Amino acid sequence: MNERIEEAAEIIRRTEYLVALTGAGISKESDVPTFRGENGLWRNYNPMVLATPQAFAENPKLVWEWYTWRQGLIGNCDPNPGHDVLSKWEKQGFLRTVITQNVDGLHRRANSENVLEVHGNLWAVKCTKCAYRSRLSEPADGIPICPKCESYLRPDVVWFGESLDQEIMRSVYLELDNADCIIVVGTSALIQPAASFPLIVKQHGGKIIEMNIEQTPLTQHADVHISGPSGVMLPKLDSALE
Ligand code: BJW
Repeated sequence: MNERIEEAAEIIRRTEYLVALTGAGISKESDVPTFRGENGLWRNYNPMVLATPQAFAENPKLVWEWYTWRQGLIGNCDPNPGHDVLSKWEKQGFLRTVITQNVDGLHRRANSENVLEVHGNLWAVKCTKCAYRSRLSEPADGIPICPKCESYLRPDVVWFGESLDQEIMRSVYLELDNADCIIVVGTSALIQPAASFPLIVKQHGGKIIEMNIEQTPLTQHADVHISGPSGVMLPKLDSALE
């Protein structure tokens, strides 16, 4: 394992433009449940019932109950040493951007500033009819209503079958074009388009470092795979860089 850490550290030392792609696994040690795998959210809830626009149209109350439950849960979670290392690397100037699929907001709470939340944020809401957008300061109580047009508000997250925000995607692709290394932490690399982001870096000659407790479809493309929990392995990698 120390060998893999040293290999990754050597790549990072030679990197000029490092970006990170994170998924639910980086927040696992903050007690935020992942989606898939042991005790994952999808084990107990059917995503097609809860994370699609059709589901919201059919049963907004049920969908909001699920999101309110998660807001309550995540409101009590704090960033872990994995989030802290990425924030420290940004302050040190060699990590440019965190591209995250997570909606939990923990990267910003760990003081990372350049964060691109490609699947939205659990606390953000938008109107289902008009252009109104806002943020909740506490878990929703029932179905929140738009103050402008009185339609239902919905969580401002990206559900299956929905496009990702175009402006955010433009920034993502700029970062991927500039990157000569991407460190991919805690994602099953199953959900598109995020699963393909590391391959864009690879296609123009950049390196992929993957950190995960298991192998993923990305592992075969990774230059280094560090196996283990990111709350432990990112601090180890950080120490190796010092
Ligand atoms: C640890 C750890 C520790 C644990 N340390 N590691 C092309 C081909 C085929 C299908 C498609 C395609 N393009 C689009 C699609 C359809 C679809 C898709 O990808 N489907 C797949 C099933 C194939 N994609 C979409 O619909 C996307 N929209 C889109 O592309 O629009 C255009 C379009 C539409 C339709 C057709 C074609 C084009 C939108 C995707 C939106 C995903 N939304 C969700 C919900 C967000 C809101 C919410 O949170 O409620 O986003 S789904 C869910 O999955 C969530 C996550 O961000 C996302 C990724 O999950 P993640 O982060 O990887 O978590 P897990 O749980 O899967 O994995 C955790 C990992 O951590 C594991 O590997 C563990 O081992 C590891 N781990 N502990 C390190 N301590």
